Amino acid sequence: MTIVYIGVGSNLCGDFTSPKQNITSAINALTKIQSIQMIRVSSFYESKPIGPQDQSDYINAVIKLETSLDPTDLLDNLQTIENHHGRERSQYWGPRTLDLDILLFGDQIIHNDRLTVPHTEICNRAFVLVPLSEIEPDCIIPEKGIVSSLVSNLIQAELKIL
Ligand code: A4P
Ligand code: MG
Repeated sequence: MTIVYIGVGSNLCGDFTSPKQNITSAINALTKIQSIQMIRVSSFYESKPIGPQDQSDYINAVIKLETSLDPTDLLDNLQTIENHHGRERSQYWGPRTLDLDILLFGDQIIHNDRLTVPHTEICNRAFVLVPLSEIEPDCIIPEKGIVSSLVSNLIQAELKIL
């Protein structure tokens, strides 16, 4: 079993009435997978988009779970859930109904054609580090350090806790 942290984001409604509902629904979908045990979910946070600015504000959260899946099988499961929530991939860093990124997979460092773990942007993004620090301040990001210190190095970004 491996401890995994997933970053969740949404700034489009899709079939649901709000990005927040997309995230809640994705969390429910994850809990239904037998080989995944949900451990903790952070608060939901609202922030301005990073990347193209002509899109709505995002809701983000971080999930801690335990799984017997290998990284690629977990990614397959996450992409299936994204697709069930109407995920379309048209613009890089563009608007989305649901984004599920593997932030950390145990202490593994992965570089292959489908996965880069730890997620490349993990240390630059308040909407990832703040919720991660909320649920696991002592969490270690391989080759980077302890989350609680990394979060204090962040340039103050506007992040509203919901
Ligand atoms: N992939 C590689 N590594 C990973 C990983 N660790 N976890 C590959 C998940 N997938 C990973 O992803 C493209 C490919 O990345 C996948 O097929 C997978 O094999 P995608 O989700 O289809 O495309 P994307 O979302 O445009 O790329 P990415 O890298 O997930 O975008 P980001 O970095 O998540 O940025 N602003 C705010 N405030 N909040 C946000 O959540 N998100 C983005 C998207 C931009 N601005 C934002 C937010
Ligand atoms: Mg993604």
